[in-house]
Amino acid sequence: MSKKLVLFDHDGAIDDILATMLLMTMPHVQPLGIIVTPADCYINAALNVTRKLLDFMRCHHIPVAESTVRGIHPFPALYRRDSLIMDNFPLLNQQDTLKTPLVPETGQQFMVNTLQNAVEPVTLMVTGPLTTVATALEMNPEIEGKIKEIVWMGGVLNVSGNVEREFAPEHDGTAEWNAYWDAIAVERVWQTQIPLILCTLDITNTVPVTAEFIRQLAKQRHYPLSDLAGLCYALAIPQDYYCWDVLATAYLHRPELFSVKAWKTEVITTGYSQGRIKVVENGRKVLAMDSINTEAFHHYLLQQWGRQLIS
Ligand SMILES: [Ca+2]
Repeated sequence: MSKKLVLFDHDGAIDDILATMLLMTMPHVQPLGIIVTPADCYINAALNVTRKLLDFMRCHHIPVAESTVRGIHPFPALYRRDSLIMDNFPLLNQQDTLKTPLVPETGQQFMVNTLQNAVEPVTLMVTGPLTTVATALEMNPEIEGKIKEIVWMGGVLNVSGNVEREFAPEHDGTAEWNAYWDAIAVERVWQTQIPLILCTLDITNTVPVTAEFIRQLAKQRHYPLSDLAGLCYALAIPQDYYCWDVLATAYLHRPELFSVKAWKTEVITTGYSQGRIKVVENGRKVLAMDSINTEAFHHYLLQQWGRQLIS
């Protein structure tokens, strides 16, 4: 059986690095590259962490690209500085030089080239804003035909958003951060015919990072990936952390753990609700992950991260 072609576009936060760790353990996936979008991170640190992680996991054949797109509403510095902390994790700094290549072209150009050259349609796994995807579509609209589907951690449908007044005094709190960063990019992707599978806050709210899960991870910290994941979660825990990007990425491997529901939606791009994805009667059809077997999901993570690295 041929492997599932996946191009990963993340934005450098703790959860994005954990999602990268998970994606690299999937036997049926062929990762075509990793693009880092400069959103929930500081970009040089996030690129370093991504490349160091790929080296650590002996996946240094996978190219990394720096997206140079810009969002409208920057993420808070408090969130973004996690990328600098991860860049200094001892586990990721045991080598003097990096093997994983950083490609010379921009991330958006790399996305265009990779899709154009792919032998069959590619799944885009996106765990940050949709700006790099929207920009690549603007650069070459023909790539739409090479995108099999987009699995996106973003948006919120029927519960409160996570853009707080403290960081966005003009917002009404109905949006999720990745959508709020650049709502116009979301709208651009909504205009395509590409199948969209969303992992929204509606489902991620049901999967907090629990003390019990962290204890289970600690028990198997003799495995390097569990040790590294434990460090990441220790850094994340003061922020009331949920499985966002990791949950979305798990869908690529274990979709049977999820139930999925179809919605018709529209994107609000201006005003107090910008970034809101509103459920309407006649709108753009999307699929959204609706529920997850949490126990099986935790078991899956422990299994994927409970293995030795192949040298
Ligand atoms: Ca992210």
